Amino acid sequence: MKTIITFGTFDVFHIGHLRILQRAGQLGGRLIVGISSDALNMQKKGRMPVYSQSDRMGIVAGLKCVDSVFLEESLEKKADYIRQFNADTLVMGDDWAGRFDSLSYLCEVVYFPRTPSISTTSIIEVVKGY
Ligand code: C2G
Repeated sequence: MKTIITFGTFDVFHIGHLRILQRAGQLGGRLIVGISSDALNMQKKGRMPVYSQSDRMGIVAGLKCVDSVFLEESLEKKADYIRQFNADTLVMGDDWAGRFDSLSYLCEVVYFPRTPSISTTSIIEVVKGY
């Protein structure tokens, strides 16, 4: 069976997150999702996520299209995770286009278009305005 792997913070879970996971799931096989840890998010974005890593893992693990989740502790460990789960395909949104091409010696690397006009940052801005 084919194994698909993808990564993300999935904070303040929204339709863009759901669509990329559903599309990844439609590739067939099992879908494994690396959820960026709170500490990794702090490094990447300079702030703590709104939802804790355990809540973000719980939300994504509860989706019909997702088979299992794990904690992504470092952006540099993608090759290790791909090997650990024996992944055939790495899926990322096209905001990361080209960034993981160097892993194509390990597995197929595909980038899906982002869902337009929705992001965690824009939701936080809307909520702040209330
Ligand atoms: N996404 C999308 N459309 C949006 C917003 C996000 O398709 N409107 C996708 C992103 O491209 C990504 C996934 O949803 O593939 C998760 O998005 P984020 O939580 O923003 O992920 P990010 O913080 O970029 O973490 O190791 C890589 C990182 O962990 C990715």
